[in-house]
Amino acid sequence: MTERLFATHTVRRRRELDGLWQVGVPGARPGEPDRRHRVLVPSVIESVPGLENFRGVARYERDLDAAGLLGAFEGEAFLHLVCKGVGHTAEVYVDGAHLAHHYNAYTAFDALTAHTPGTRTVRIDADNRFGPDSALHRENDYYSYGGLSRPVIAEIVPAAYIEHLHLTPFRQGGTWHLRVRVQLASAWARTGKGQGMSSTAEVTLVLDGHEVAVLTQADATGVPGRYERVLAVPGAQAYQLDAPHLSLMQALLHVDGQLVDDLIERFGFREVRVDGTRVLFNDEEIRFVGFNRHEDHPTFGCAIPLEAMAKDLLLLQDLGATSVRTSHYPNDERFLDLCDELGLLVWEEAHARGKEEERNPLFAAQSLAGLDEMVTQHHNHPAIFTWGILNEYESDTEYGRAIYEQMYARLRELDPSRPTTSATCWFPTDICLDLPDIVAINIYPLWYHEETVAEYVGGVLDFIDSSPGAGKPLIVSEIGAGAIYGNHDPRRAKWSEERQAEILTAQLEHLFTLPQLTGTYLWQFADCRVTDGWFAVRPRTMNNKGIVDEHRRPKLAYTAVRELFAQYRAQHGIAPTRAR
Ligand code: ADA
Repeated sequence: MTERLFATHTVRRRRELDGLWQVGVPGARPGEPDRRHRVLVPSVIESVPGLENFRGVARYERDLDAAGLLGAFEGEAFLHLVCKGVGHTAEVYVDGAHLAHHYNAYTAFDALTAHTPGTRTVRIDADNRFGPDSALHRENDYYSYGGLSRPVIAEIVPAAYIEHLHLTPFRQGGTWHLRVRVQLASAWARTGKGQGMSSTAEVTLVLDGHEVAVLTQADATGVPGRYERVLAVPGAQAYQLDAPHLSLMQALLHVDGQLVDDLIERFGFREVRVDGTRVLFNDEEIRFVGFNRHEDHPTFGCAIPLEAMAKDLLLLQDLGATSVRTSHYPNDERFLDLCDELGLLVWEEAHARGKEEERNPLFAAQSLAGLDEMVTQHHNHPAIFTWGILNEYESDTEYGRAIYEQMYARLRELDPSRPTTSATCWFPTDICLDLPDIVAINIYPLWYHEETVAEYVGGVLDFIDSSPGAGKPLIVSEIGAGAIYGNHDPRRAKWSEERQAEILTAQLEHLFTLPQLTGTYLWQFADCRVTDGWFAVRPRTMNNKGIVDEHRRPKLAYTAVRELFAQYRAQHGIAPTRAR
């Protein structure tokens, strides 16, 4: 198993904690002892027979041979655990000591403790219960799974180590430049053993095998442990969507002249910006067709293995999609890595979907924390062309607007290099269209609305034209209709495959006549599981608007959509990703 599609370190000692863990879940009835299972990590707890509907705390445990991990490492060592995703609230313990608490299944977090020789016991409690402590994971039109659903890694880090490395390419005077930001962390400070960082810390930067700079105290910023420098990179090979060239930057940390740590990040020399109603990728206007995709699979839940991710991408390419929206949360980095390699544009979205039944006072803080983590962790992916936030949240009330304002302000502070967006369905009541760089609309004519596609879309576009969203790029972030796989019906009733194909055809035929559209995402790629609360409007407690069902079996609409996507691409000169 691999946590990324490229090596992220050649110096730091680390090991993925994949394989079987001991998992304990409470007995079925009060007073019954815990049930024990041996469970592969990563996976979801719902994949264990009998636990398909589990909501509770699953206690994951395993031993770790710390001496083996340490190897020949010299100097003061710390054990660093990195969890790429735990559903949805995690408590991390090593040898019984509580080290970390984290909320949100879709972003990574870490835990740190002093290294001690011998065998260590790692325990991670994964809690997927809904309740007042959880504003984002709740009853929803997708499923919140439990467990260690993304990889877990154990590392040895020195007292000062590299926390992250952000690479932001831009062109100036016809030459590619790179803003390099290195964030160092102090294990002493984090574990309460002491303060600060050695002032002799230096970071050597190696771009595609060539040393390009050494960052020293002279590059220190006001932020503790942060170095920053802009490098000119004449002759850099650009990352183009039809030739997605990737570059590797290794940061090597020296303290007192000794090489102690490293981090490798992969990125592409490309720029994204908005120019009036157009989105430019390396100064060329982009247009795309694609799908919303949930991380969901009947066998794997949200813990989709690499092979199954790759299969989804093969299907997306077969359909002629050139973009994907990670509705409604940040995705597994391996999926993003694959998109980078394919030149498949990504709208990556911070976790949140829809209005709340009752406003949870934790909503803003939990959304903001997830946004911070997403942007910090996924900054370097060249395929991500926009950050999305707050799908269909309260952009029609002053209460909601205050949250949108806070989130947009934070997003622009964290990453001014990408345009921003939010998908809205509040027409004509949205009062937030001045905030995003790109206006995005979720529309379901002929499914939820009776009017013709032209009438319904016309009304929405009139509203946008009369709002502060006028003059901005426009994306249809969702359009679709439902069908239950195998349900054929001469009446062409709703939920039949025939009706879905008919509606999608009418929707796309109309949308593709609109010159102002930057892109269209169909809702959705595959049928996905929803929570029980949605049973009344979601037959099978599944969102059945997939173009393939949950097993990835194509519905009738598949061929029609593929054909329409091909026509659109031909009309706009967009190469299909699979031909690149
Ligand atoms: C919304 C929402 C999706 C899904 C969809 C639907 O627009 O953003 O998550 O719920 O509608 O199927 O109705």
